[in-house]
Amino acid sequence: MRTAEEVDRLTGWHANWKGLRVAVLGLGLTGFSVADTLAELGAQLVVLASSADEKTAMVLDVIGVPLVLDDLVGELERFGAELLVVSPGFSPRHPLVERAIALGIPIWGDVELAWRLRDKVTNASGRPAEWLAVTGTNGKTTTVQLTTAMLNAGGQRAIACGNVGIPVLDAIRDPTGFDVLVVELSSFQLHYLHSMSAWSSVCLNISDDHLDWHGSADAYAAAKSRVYTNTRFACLYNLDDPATRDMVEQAEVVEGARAVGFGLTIPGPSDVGLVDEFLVDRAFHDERHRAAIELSTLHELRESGLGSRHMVANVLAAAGLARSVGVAPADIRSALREFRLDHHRTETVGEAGGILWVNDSKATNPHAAQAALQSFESVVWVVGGLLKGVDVGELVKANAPRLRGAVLIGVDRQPLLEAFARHAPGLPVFEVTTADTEEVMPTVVRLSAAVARTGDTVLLAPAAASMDQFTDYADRGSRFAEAVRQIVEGWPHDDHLPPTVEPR
Ligand code: UMA
Repeated sequence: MRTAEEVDRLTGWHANWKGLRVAVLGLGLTGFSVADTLAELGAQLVVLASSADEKTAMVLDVIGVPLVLDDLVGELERFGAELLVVSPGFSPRHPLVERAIALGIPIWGDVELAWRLRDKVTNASGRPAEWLAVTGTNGKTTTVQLTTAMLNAGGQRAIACGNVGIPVLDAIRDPTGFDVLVVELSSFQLHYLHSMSAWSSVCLNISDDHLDWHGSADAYAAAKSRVYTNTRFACLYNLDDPATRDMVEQAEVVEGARAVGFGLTIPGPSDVGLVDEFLVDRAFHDERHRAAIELSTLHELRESGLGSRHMVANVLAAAGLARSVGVAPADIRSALREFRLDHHRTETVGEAGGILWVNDSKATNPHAAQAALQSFESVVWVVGGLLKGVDVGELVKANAPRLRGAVLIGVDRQPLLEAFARHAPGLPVFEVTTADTEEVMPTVVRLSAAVARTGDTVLLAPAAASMDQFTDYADRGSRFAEAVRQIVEGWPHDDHLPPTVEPR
């Protein structure tokens, strides 16, 4: 039996992983990538999962890794695990994780394992890829995609991985190797990450989210701040979000690492920012005390659909990360010209009778919903789902003046009803009560169409997770877009269907 200290010393693809007894918790994308990697390294494995997709379970069987679906806690002890690798969905208060803590078993996330194994493949310079680490409550995925596009435009081989959907272990095992991994890290992944030492790192912004998983706002913020720990070159923080600067100030970084601000104001000598219409770098060049280098313009960003305030902030953060690994301003500019946002992010999905229909299903928390809401003047707001223990009162209060009406979906409607009654009395508020997933979005669209007027935007920005009624946020957004396409498009404006539910 290896001790926790011996396990902690295991770093490098060629370290002695053979025979290490590892329990892998969860069999989603993460769990499979962990089991597959450690099987290749000769570890003794068991995968513990409360459910498993049939195809994944079959492949696991083919690679010779046992799967246990019952009495997971008992199995952890019977198996005699020397290490537990946890999928990000499992909170530290899950009984199995609590048991492992009590038994003194080291607990890693998949990203911790990937960091330790990152030397499997080296690039043309004979080195493992550098890591750029990105977290924040909102904008992470867009920022890693922007950064990756900038690096690729500059001729570096880069990949966006992590929470964005490609497990980091898959990226480090890619046989061709990368110059840079642009790693999106959720607060869950950061909680189980201990030894990463990124080249540069950023926390884009922070506001309450995932409080049910972390247990408190402080625990959530503590997890997010880990992104900066051991950073070697630059810690980027948001000039408009002082909490991110505080995190950098308190972070233990490698000697010589710099703090670099980004924001929508004139930049100081160690910042990336805006001078009138121009996005400029005053951080990553020798003349920064006297001059700024132009990276792009607001006009160009608007042309690429990146013109809203929060998007410009994401672009500046991405440009800072890219500059920190030497990407030239001209390459950043050309990447921005080519870039287009993913679906479900303030995506226009219909326009009829002077009413715009916008899908921002990716707004899974109040902060993201706020960013979307403030982009429009008069809004019929489609909101609700799983609120994850987060308070929505402030969001409703702040946006009441711009609302034409609200349509509530999802299981957690009660706190929303109370918030609207309190902060927006008199506003037409509709509740979608159907439990039939097929019916949710058609009902939403009919109700919204009944209340919207010319010049309004019907905005799906739920401020909540989707899993109560949909597979994920993409499913929720696609169903909304499809209902808009079927029901709204082609309607004359004054030919609305009557609402099927009376406003409350
Ligand atoms: N499971 C349980 N009980 C639990 C938690 C999970 O039984 O308490 C099960 C799940 O049903 C699943 C398996 O365990 O069968 C593993 O699930 P997982 O939730 O850990 O997810 P993965 O498939 O491994 O995907 C994870 C990330 N998911 C989460 O963090 C919840 C993916 O982020 C990520 O893309 C993937 O790893 C690759 O790194 C998704 C996400 O929703 C997009 N992230 C959250 C967000 O962005 O807000 C944090």
